[in-house]
Order: sequence, then C-alpha cells, then structure tokens
Amino acid sequence: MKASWDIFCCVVDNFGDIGVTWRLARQLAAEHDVAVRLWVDDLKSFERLWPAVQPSLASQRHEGVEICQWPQQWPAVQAADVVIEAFGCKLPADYRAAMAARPAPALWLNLEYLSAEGWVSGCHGLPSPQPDRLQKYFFFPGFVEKTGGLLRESGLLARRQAFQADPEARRAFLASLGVTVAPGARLVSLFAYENASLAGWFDAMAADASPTHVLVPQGRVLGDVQAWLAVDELAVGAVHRRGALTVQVVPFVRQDQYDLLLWSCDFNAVRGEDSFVRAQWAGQPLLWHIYEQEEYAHWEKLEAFLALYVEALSPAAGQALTDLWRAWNQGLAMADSWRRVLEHWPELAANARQWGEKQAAQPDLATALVQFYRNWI
Ligand code: TRH
Repeated sequence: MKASWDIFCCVVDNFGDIGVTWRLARQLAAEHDVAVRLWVDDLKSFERLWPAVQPSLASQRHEGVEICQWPQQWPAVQAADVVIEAFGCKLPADYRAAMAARPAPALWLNLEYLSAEGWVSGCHGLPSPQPDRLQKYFFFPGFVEKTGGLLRESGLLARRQAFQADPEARRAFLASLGVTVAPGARLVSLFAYENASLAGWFDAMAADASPTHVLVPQGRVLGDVQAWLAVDELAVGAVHRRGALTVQVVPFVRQDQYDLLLWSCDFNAVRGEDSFVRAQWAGQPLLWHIYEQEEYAHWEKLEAFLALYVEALSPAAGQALTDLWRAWNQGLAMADSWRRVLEHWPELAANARQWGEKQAAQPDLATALVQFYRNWI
C-alpha cells in the first residue's frame, strides 16, 4: 500500500506558503508514488497560483493530490503516515489526537523556512520532543550538505536548457503574454514587494546606452512602477517607454508558467522563498527582495546567501552583485551597483548557471523527505 502524507498549509500572507507546499505536494505525488493530501486554509490564494482550484469545494483532486479546505470544524479523519506542518503552522488538536491514536506512530515533520545561515545544517533533522508518543523533527531546506536541499522536480534543468536553447519556444511563450522583445533588448522580470529603490533603478535603465524591457507581473510593486511612470493606472498589457527602458505589465501566471517567464528573461528580480529558488533554477543572474522579518532577522539570511552565492566570483563582480542586492533591500540608490553589474554581466551569467548546476547536484527536498521517512521507519 502507498504511504500516506498529509501536508498542512496556513497562508500567512502572499503566495510563498501555498507556493512551496503545492509544489512539494505535486512532486511527491508525481515522483514518489505516495498518497498526498494537502490541507489549505485559503483556497483563494491557491487559485491564483493554480486556476483549476475551486475555492468553494471542500475537497478536490488536481495533479494527483487531494486538496482539502482546512475547515474550522475539524472532521474525523485518519492521520497519515507522514505529517508535514509547513512553516510552523499549528496542527488541529483533533488531528494530533488522531496521530497519537494510530497503531503505528506517524512521522511528524516541521518544514522550516529556507535559509543559508550556518546554524541550519546543525539543526536539520533534530527531534522536537512531544508528549503522547508523537515523534516530531525539524526539517530545513538549504543550499549545503546536511540540509534538506531545495525543491526541484526531476528533469527540471534539462527542461529549462531545452527551452532556453529554443528561441521559437521563448518567442511563442512571450507572445502568449502579449510580449514582443526588440532585438538586442535585455529582458528583465520584476516580482517584488513595494520598494523605494525602484525609481533609481528604472532611472538607470532608462538612461542606459542599450535597451532594457522590464516585465512586471501584477502585484505589490506596481504602485512604485506607476509612480515612476507618473500614470494613474497600470492594467495588464500596458506598455510604457522612457528612454532606453520599456516597462510592460504582464498577468500573474500559473505557477508552472512562471518558470517559463523566468527562463525567458536575462535577469530576474524575485522575492520571498519559492520565486527565489525558481530564479536560481533559471540559471540567470537574479536580484532577491527578501521577505522582511522582525528585528531585521532577514538581513543575516540575505548576507548568508550572498556569501555562498558570490564565492566563485571575482571580487569586483561579487561586490557589484552584493551592493546591488543590499541597495535593493534597503531602499538605497541602485545606479552605481547596476552599472557595475552590467560591466560584469558575462561572469555573473556564467556564475548563475554554475550555481544552479552545483545546487542540482544535491538531493532535492522531496527526495530528501522521502529518504528521511525511509530511514526513520
Ligand atoms: O509571495 P511571496 O512573497 O511569499 C512568501 C510569503 O509571504 C511567506 O509568508 C513568507 O514567509 C515567504 O514569502 C518568505 O514570495 P514567493 O515565496 O516567491 O511566492 C510566490 C509564488 O507565486 C511562487 O510560488 C511563484 C508564484 N508566482 C506565480 O505562480 N505566478 C506569477 O506570475 C508570479 C509572479 C509568481
């Protein structure tokens, strides 16, 4: 009989919580032959990522995953063999009781947020003592050995490489979004939170000698784009030109299509957790707008990642990228660091590809979870 897995997702804000858990659920069902149930408390956010999801349904199946609305009144269900509590969301008390009542114990994993900080490898896989015979462990994704790795579907890099080697596939995908890129223009995708640095960065691209075309999916950063363009409204499809810069609003696409957007661009500005990882698999230089945490805790995460990511770069290229990322995350001027990033472009592009390949040489997160379960049984 197939092992059963229950994944619990509480949408705190934005799309990262459901973005990660849905990606994991899909991969477990598709590649590891397990029965996956995904409990989600906000199906409307989910629908944005996967439009086939119907928010009114208590239960539905997509991509081999049983998707259940996490109800106020918890139903009597059997607890699964493996239970994933994503990002510290609290399991329903009745479900915990169902776990304790199982004849064979369930494996309970707290899937943590992604961080490159050094302490992560020391905490990955540690037990978290619980009453009632329950066995809970911390599971940390990460970029280095002794962490749980990153979400990466089987064959992902080969699919990306085939797409990037096929100009017609790129052209057709962009055309489906209403995008036509002028020959020689640098294509940039921009997914970010509100950001005070945007005006300075856009000024620099507008003043550049070579053309840049920025695609902005509908979302939180549009207010800053609108202010920079000095327009009252920015609907999907809007295209504006200022100097060498073309700015275009594109729809928020389905999660798997978002990969194609990242693969199509020469540079990707991303945010949060899931888009950040997908941009790394795109193999192109990137800019991360990290999710802000209390007491500036996000800053150490940003610096820890940068330290790893620039390791193989020349000091000048590494400094240019580091300065750009710091400026973007502090609302500072971008013109100087962007100019230096452009100077080191070929080196940064090669590093982005190598970084993706190095990461892909480690076991992916779903495989690591399945292996952890096998070792635990
Ligand atoms: O949306 P995010 O900012 O999400 C999060 C959450 O806020 C979470 O609480 C926080 O802790 C975490 O960040 C760090 O960013 P993220 O993680 O990149 O999620 C965005 C998802 O949206 C991702 O799965 C990609 C998807 N997406 C699409 O499917 N289509 C699109 O057009 C775009 C732009 C994104």
